[in-house]
Order: sequence, then structure tokens, then C-alpha cells
Amino acid sequence: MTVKKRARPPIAAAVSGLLAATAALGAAELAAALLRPQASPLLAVGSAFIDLTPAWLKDFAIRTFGANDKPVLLLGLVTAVAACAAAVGVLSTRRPRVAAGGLTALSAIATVAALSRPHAVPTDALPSLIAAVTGVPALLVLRRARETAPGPLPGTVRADRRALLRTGVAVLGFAAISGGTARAVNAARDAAAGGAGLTLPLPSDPARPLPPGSDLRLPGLSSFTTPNRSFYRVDTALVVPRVPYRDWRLRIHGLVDRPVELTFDQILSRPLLERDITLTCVSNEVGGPYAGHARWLGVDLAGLLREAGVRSGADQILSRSADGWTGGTAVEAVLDGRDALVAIGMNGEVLPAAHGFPARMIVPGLYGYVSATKWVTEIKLTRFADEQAYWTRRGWAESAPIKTASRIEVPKPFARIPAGRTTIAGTAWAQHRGVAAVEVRVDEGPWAQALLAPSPTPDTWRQWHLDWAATRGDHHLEVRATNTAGEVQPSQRTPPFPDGATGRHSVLVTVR
Ligand SMILES: Nc1nc2c(c(=O)[nH]1)N[C@H]1C(S)=C(S)[C@@H](COP(=O)(O)O)O[C@H]1N2
Ligand SMILES: [Mo]
Repeated sequence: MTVKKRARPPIAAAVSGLLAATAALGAAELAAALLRPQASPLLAVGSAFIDLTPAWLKDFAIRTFGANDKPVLLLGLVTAVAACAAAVGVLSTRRPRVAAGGLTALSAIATVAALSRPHAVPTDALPSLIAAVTGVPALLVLRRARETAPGPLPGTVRADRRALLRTGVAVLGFAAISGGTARAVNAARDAAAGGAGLTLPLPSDPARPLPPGSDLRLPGLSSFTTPNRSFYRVDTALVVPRVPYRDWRLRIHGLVDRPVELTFDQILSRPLLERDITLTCVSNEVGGPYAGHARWLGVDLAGLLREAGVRSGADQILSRSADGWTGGTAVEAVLDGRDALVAIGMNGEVLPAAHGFPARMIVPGLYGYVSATKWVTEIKLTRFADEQAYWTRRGWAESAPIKTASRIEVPKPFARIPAGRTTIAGTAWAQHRGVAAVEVRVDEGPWAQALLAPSPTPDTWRQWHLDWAATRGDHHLEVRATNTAGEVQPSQRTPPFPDGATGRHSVLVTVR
């Protein structure tokens, strides 16, 4: 009888692969931190993945993971790299050349991704190349360490645990030091780029104070003004772009008579408007959270365009951000008298990095993807027929005015509430037209008029509330809004793609 010895899982080999990859990424991150953070292999691959993701998958990610979609993507990416690295490690025992080739192939993918990013420069290839130049030797050194001692039989070798451990610790130490230095360099750069210490000038045209009662201050109802910290964030940037304001320029060009280039200081020295504008994302589902209200400070975008002199035939403002994202806004909308801004302040603070520092666009009444370009560096007057913006290229509508919407925030879905008098409350918006009425019905009964809180302008949302004598049992609460043009929110449910969701929000509650 022959006893077959079961092969032991090649754990040491897999761990070696992981260590080699960690060292490779540590060195690459350090190179990226010193050259250009965007050139980090993980970021470049992740960003390329985001841009190549089909719309349905992106929709799914936003729906499923919400604001966590980016951490989830990064985690997925790291897991995939780790799996490849472990496989390369196992392979390296018998087929070192193939394993080295595998690592090199991974680095080549990252190189291509880095070089294909918008605004890429040739040196963006370096971090990924450095990853290969570090990873392959690390892999081979660890392989040698696994077989340095003579084995029990003549001509065989056996792992020398201590040598292996020593090499492993050295490789790990290298990874930790380079990765740690990269972090410190990035943190210092972010701090230098941010607007900390910057004081904003006072507006020459301040917003009127909010009318008393705009904020009903009901428990469970979102506040009228959304604090910057809790303001929703939607963008394609895997890490928040950090744009040093001293180097920042806004270039207005294309179909204009006089191209304009402005520095941040020039923006600061212009008359600044302060405006209350509620921002909404086209990806918001009925009743969803991607809407927020802020008081923005900025320069009059229409004024800037008039200075540049928009040529006839230009119908699109193609704005571009520091990270290459583009938004296409109708010239007509910006010039029709609404308060479109190049904003530098948000709720009395310098624009937070996540919301577009040093400057972003804000246009009342249009969904963010066609109006609210963050980290904006370029405004090009062009024609819709000639150039398409980021999401338009992916099938989303060219023209995307915000649809009238309303949501119930109190009570919460599936809440259990005591019988008797209670309050139903929520928010409604129809930016630039304004909300004229909100109605609520219980169990498909007659529509009842909710009481509308005042709003400072038609460009903001409005809170509403209604008293309800709740009776025992399960109830279905439903809301609909009407804008000032008399258009009632349609009952038909449509998904966000391609120009914004429609349908009524409703919640089920249990009254005890
Ligand atoms: N540079 C850049 N600007 C952008 C986006 C983006 O992906 N990149 N997303 C837009 C979208 S879809 C929306 S809804 C708003 C959201 O702005 P916020 O993140 O400040 O809430 O920003 C817009 N501006
Ligand atoms: Mo959006």
C-alpha cells in the first residue's frame, strides 16, 4: 500500500507573494506621492474602472452602496490584487519566471491605466514601473529564502524558517516605511492645498435672511440648511482632488470673443453674490437622500460669460474639473437671469475639498451632473452637437432640469407610532420654478393640503407638514407636490436614467 502524502498548502509561498506585492505597492505609492498622487497604481486602476463601468453597474453600485460605493470599489480592488499576488507567490516556487511575468503584467495594467487618465503625463508611468522593479526582486528574494537550508534528502532544500522570517520582516518593513512616508507626503500636500487659513471676503450682494419658519425644526426632519459635513457627495473621484488654490486658474474660452483667465485672488476681488440654492442629483431615487441645501458664495457666472462675450451658435458650457470630469450646461439657462455661480464658499465656510475647493459651478434648477462641476478649472463655450460631457456620453440626458419632487421624512418607513394626533412632515423641491403646494393622502383617500413652510427663493426646497389623527392599523402615506407652473408631480414611477426619477414617495406605518 502506498501512502500518499497530502501536499501541504503552500502558505509560505502565498504569503511571500502578498509581501512582494505590498512592497511593490508601498514603493509605487511613495513614487506617486512624490510625483503626482493621481499616478498611484491602485487609484489609476480604480479610476479607470469607474470610467469604464457601464451605467447599469454604476447605478447598481450607487443604489446598493450609496456614499460607500468608493470604499467598496477600493476594497474589491485590493482583494483582487491580493488574490493575484498570492497566486503569483504560489507560482513562484516552481515557475519563478512565469510568476515574475505575472507581476510585471499587473504593473503593465496599472501603467496603461495611469497613462490613459485625463491630463496624464508620461511620468505617471513611473510608479507602476517602480512597482514591478520592486516587486519582482522581492518575490525572488523571498523565494530563495524559502529554500536556503539543505533538505533531509541529498540534493533537496528545506525552508530555513529563520532566514525566511528575516527576509519577510525586511520586505514588510520596506513596505511599511515607503507606504508610511507616502501617507505623510500626501497628508502634507493635502493640508497645503486646502483652504484652511483662508478668509472669504464678505458678499457684496448678501442673501436675504431665511424667512422665519423656513426650518420647522421637527425631530426626524432634515434641517433646512444642510451642514457641510452631512451634505451628500456624488462624484467620480476615487479620492478627493486636492487643488492648491495658489496654482488654480479658471479659463473661459472656446466660442467667445475674449478668452478670460482668472486666478483665485482675482475671483476674491470681484463682487461676490451669496445665494440660497438647493442642489439635487439626477441619480436620486424617489424619496432618496441625494439633495442638500446650502448658502453659496461666488461670482456671477452669467457676468463672467458676458465679459468673455459668448459667440452666437454656442449653446453649451462645457466645464471641466481638475480631474478631467466634464459637465455640459445649457448657455440659455445660465443667461436667463437665474443666479448661476462660480462658488467658492458654502454655508459661510471656504468650499470643502469634497465639494469642489477651490471653486465649483452652481446653477439653480439643473441636476448636478449638468451644472455643478466641482474643482472647476475650465469653462469652454461650445455646441452640444460638437462635444459631449462625461455623463451625456454615457447616455444621460443633455438637458436635465430638476423634476418636482417631494418626500416624507416623518414618520419613517415602517415606523410604529401611537394612535392619536401626530405630524407627517417632509421636504419638497422644484428648483427655480418653486413649490406651490404639497398634498398628502392616507390609504389612497382624498388628498389633503399640507402646510408649506416659507422658502427664501424658488431655488430652494421647502419643508411641509400636516396634522394627522392616526387610527390603529397599518397605513399607507403618500405625498405629491405641485410646482408654481401648476404641474403636479406625476404618479408614474420611472427610474433616474436618463433624466431623473419620477413618481410619488410613500411610506408604510403601523399605528398602535
Ligand atoms: N468634478 C466633478 N464635479 C461634479 C461631479 C463629478 O463627478 N466630478 N458630479 C456632479 C454630480 S452628479 C452632482 S449631483 C454634484 C454633487 O455635488 P456635491 O458632491 O457637492 O453634493 O456634483 C457634480 N459635480
Ligand atoms: Mo448627480
